Amino acid sequence: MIKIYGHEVSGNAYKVQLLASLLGVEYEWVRVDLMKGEHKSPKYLARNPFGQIPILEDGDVTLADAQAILVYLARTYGGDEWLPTDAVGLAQVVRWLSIAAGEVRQGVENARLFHLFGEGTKINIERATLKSQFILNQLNQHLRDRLWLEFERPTIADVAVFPYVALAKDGKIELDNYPHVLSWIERVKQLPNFVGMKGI
Ligand SMILES: N[C@@H](CCC(=O)N[C@@H](CS)C(=O)NCC(=O)O)C(=O)O
Repeated sequence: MIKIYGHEVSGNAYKVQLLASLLGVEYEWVRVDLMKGEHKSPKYLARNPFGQIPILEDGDVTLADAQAILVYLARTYGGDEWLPTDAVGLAQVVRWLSIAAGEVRQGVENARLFHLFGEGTKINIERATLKSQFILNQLNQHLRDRLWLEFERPTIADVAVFPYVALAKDGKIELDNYPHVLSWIERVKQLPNFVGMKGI
């Protein structure tokens, strides 16, 4: 059975769990105790030298990085539905994976990290707040006349971007000014087999 290494506060680990659940793929959850530094232990570093969660193990395959894992799960267990194969469609989805690891992380993800874990994170909260406003405005505009980030169906673009946007409140970012983002969050929550995490 697939193993997902994660921790319950991690939105990056959660997005992997979310896709596994949406695809109906069974998995074993391996809790990595971040607070005790288990992700920096030699045993864990042998699996992921970056010392980060999540990682996924599926037979002989070990993969790090939430976005990479979403690609693997979608392609292996989801056919083309969650990740198209044509050049344009694939590029459109990958753009959002990049945005999840870029603008979303620099914005709402970092604002949450700062407000949950404080000064020690060395995060510049003014910058994270400005970046949050930027990406939320962009998302709100983009979703004005769309149900999903791309195409007429959910893809891993939605799964990658969803967690930290839905957790924005943890970073003291209110979503009231972004009504199209709020409707999209509700749509994601209505998907069959949706699972949440604390704060969502
Ligand atoms: N690019 C990676 C980033 C993963 C990441 O930042 N994980 C955090 C938890 S959400 C972590 O393990 N932090 C501990 C550390 O970096 O020391 C991904 O998307 O999976």
